[in-house]
Amino acid sequence: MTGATIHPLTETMNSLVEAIIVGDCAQSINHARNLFDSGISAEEIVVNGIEVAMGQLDEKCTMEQFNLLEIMLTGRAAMEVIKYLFPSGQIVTARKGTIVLAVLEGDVHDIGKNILKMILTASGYRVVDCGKNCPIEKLLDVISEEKPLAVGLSGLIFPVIPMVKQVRELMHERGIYAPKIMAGGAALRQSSTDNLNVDFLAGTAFDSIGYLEQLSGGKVNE
Ligand code: B12
Repeated sequence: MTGATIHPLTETMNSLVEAIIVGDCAQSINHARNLFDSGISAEEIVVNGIEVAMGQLDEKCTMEQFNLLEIMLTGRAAMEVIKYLFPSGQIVTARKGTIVLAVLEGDVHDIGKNILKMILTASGYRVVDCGKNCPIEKLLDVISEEKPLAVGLSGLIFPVIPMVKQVRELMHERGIYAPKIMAGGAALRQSSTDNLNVDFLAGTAFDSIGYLEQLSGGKVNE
């Protein structure tokens, strides 16, 4: 009995997924280059390579079969492929909309936010990153300017909680466009959506994908 023939490009795509999962940047870029040179579009590589790898990482996270180093290495390999595919920095089109991210003033933890940024980017969102230690005023200005689908706040230390609670109120006070608010990170996820005055509280970065799909009703700006 002969097995089904696997198309060489499918094999290369599978190898790309594996290389990203094990965090091998050089191999990841090699496979991405081979695919690209064979006529596979950057977007297809994102959807069928990076997004698939992120899905597998998500499964590992759910089963708690991961460690921080592994997440960071996988994240770095995915970011390297994205940088290779989109050298100008204009990562994918805002296929699914814009998301503004921030870690508010006083908090310098940004590893989780950076992972979230990578996952959102790899999933087809345009991310505007306000960075860590971000003053609320700066965040409000960016929201007003970008009119995003949602804003994502990451918080690792308890002292940022009062600031997170104010964001919605301040958006209304200033009469600016008020998108849905997602929150996450070790300190915030111990609270509740009501207490934080946010719309969605995530356990992991991947949780945001399902929530955002609901928000956009699966609509894609193409
Ligand atoms: C690494 C780390 C640091 C690094 C940060 C490096 C960096 N660039 O981020 C350094 C060394 C700088 C640091 C400094 C400090 N730290 Co520190 N740090 C940590 C540590 C060990 C890991 C945090 C981390 O990166 N986790 C891994 C990431 C991947 O997880 P994550 O952020 O939760 O993100 C995941 C999800 O939550 C989700 N997510 C995150 N945000 C969001 C947002 C949205 C919208 C969504 C959808 C999802 C999402 O996505 C990620 C992947 O799924 C934690 C301990 C811990 N267990 O959390 C302490 C910890 C956060 N630190 C702590 C403290 C106290 C400090 C210091 C004040 C220490 C000091 N005394 O100087 C300082 C300064 C802090 C400041 N002003 O901000 C405390 C906070 C206590 C509290 N709750 O208030 C902790 C909990 C340690 C402890 N047990 O005491 N720290």
